[in-house]
Amino acid sequence: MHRSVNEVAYKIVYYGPGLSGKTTNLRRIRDIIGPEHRGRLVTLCTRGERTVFFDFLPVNFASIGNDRVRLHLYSVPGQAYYSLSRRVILDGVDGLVFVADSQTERMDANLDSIEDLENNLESYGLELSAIPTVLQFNKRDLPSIATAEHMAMLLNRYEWPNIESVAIGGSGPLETLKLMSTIIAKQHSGLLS
Ligand SMILES: Nc1nc2c(ncn2[C@@H]2O[C@H](COP(=O)(O)OP(=O)(O)OP(=O)(O)O)[C@@H](O)[C@H]2O)c(=O)[nH]1
Ligand SMILES: [Mg+2]
Repeated sequence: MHRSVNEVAYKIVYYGPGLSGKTTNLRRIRDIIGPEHRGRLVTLCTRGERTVFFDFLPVNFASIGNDRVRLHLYSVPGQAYYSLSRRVILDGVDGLVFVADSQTERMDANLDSIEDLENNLESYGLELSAIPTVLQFNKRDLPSIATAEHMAMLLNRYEWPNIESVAIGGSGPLETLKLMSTIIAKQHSGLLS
């Protein structure tokens, strides 16, 4: 959490394997939320469509007590060899959205990514169980996908809320962000009381 006078920003990191749809989530949120309620989507360094460092989207979220609360959304690069970028982006994380790819052939990649997430958090002395997380099953529009039950069994480590999503054009990204906002709002209200 980053605080200046009457402003608080929570850092939400979208994590997950390569091509699971993290950048697409941020783009979709940018398109749905009016420009008066968000900043610009900053995409730092891409190679083709692939994220190399991160994407960033600031969203004005609520006033709680005297504070204007913002969410700073970041997406990491999923490809294996950008491990250092992922670690750097996790510094100071307040909440996680794990964007899992629903295609059956990507289940190992989803599992590897959770393990990588745990290792990277460990380098900051953080435990995955202690960080508010929403688990998104993305790409529900594709053929050959695993059932939500099966995915929950494989990936849902700590009774995270999970949600199905079609980040390109369908529902999911906004609902996911709303779930995360609710969690952050509770946490922030708890800090004030
Ligand atoms: N069919 C389908 N395609 C999707 C969906 N979400 C994302 N995609 C597509 O999947 C591809 C990868 O999406 P990105 O958002 O760039 O994936 P990413 O997770 O940011 O990938 P990295 O930056 O490499 O980690 C793009 O071609 C998207 O259009 C979805 O729900 N359904
Ligand atoms: Mg990306």
